[in-house]
Amino acid sequence: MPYYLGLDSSTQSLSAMAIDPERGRVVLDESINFGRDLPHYASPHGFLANANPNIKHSNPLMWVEALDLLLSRVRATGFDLSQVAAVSGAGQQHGSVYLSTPLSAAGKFGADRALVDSVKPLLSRPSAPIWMDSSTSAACGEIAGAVGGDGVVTKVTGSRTIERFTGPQIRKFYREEPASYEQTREIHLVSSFMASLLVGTTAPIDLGDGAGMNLLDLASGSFSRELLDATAPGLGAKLPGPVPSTQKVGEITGYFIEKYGFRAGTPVFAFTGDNPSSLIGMGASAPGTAVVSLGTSDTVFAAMREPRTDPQGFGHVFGNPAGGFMSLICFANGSLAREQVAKDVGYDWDAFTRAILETTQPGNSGNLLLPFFVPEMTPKLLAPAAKRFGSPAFVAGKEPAALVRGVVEAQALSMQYHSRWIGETPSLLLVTGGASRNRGILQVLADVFQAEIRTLKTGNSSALGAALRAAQAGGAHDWADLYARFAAPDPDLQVAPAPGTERVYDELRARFVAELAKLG
Ligand code: XUL
Repeated sequence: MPYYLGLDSSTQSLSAMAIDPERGRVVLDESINFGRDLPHYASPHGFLANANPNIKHSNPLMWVEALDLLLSRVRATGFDLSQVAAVSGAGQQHGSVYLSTPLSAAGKFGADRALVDSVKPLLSRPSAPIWMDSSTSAACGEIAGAVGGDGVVTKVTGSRTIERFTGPQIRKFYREEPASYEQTREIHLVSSFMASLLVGTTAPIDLGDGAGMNLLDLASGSFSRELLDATAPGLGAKLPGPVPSTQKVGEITGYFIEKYGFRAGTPVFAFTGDNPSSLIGMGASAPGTAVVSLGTSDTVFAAMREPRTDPQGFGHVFGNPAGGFMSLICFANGSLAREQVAKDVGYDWDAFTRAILETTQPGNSGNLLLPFFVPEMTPKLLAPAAKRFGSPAFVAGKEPAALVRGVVEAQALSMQYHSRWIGETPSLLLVTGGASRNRGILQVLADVFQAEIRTLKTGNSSALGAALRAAQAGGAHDWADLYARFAAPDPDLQVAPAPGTERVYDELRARFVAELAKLG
């Protein structure tokens, strides 16, 4: 004791993880799965159905209700929330929440009713566009055009205009629903929204997550006047922050003290994006270690020695919560693509792993799959393109084990190919996320990247990162000490490249890249 609490509001779940730094132990790990636990939001994968595959929104009230449900579960386990000395958190990046009443003017949340009932009347937009949305190409073009092109946007913000980023999402809202935009007084990222709920007032956006908006001037650490103006009128006044990720944003509000037993005065530190938070949770906030995160999205990221941008325009620069910057490349076809193939061939995860490790060989006997089951951002594909090349049986979808290896190999090839701009060939990769427990996937990553693979014991590095940030900011623990206690590699799950695989994947990569080029 004391404990430090991290919350992680991701696409499909809300998690709470608490650590005891003195004893080096995770003392709480609870999760709410939106699809399973809150079925009345009709969001089995965390987002609402839409006839247009490019539109992906969530109901922000689902996240609010999940917070109440999560904390009541935590209480029911007997965990004593009054022992929590500080809180921080993380959220899926880029998603935005629109309020007609700023949280700073909303008054106290009454403990006599559910949080969701207090928050509902504050919304100016019933749904929140999330990172999977790719419907804002027109807005991207308009913003880039207004400031002198994507080269300028990249130079200022570290990314070209990107469909899922918050600025283009805000512009689309302003263009399509000008009256509702006008009514909107405050716009939050998922991270700052969740932090605001905890402190019962407006919590600012942090520099880590704020860099994913196409609005932040990385050099000055403030929102760019030109980009604000190019995005929507009056936008600067609606955005709280940005602040450094280590900033205290308030103290836990009375609602949570009365209902769940938090201690009055518990500080809350800025919430950040899930990827910046994972950088901390993996103990990778100093340059030199690349991380692969296998989640709803797959991401590759690393702390940066110096800000550097992707000439192909897919990669991004975000703020490193420990200071400085991080690179990131995001792939929309992560776990949903793996799950789609498993479902199509009728395999559970054991059979999925055996298909890779026992039934098939590196290179998949020349069979190649393009793994784009949903629109993709890296490379940019606004329509799905799951194509198969190779033997007639494979192309006809009749080789289940090869289809499994096909999706995993193609994902690894795409990650490796699209992360070359970071400029360092990693000889060691840290792997996190739900699928990081799967030895088959790890072996393919080792072979394709020709790198040693290490994993951590916890699959949820974003929630762990949030708890570590609370401990660093709230308890004066230093990073090195926290990393040694919580981010040590799991000795039972390390994988090395298999001999002879380098040449196999050089060939397959060349074919993969050639097929990508044909997609245009
Ligand atoms: C990163 C991205 C995703 C989300 C997933 O740019 O869009 O990784 O953060 O939660």
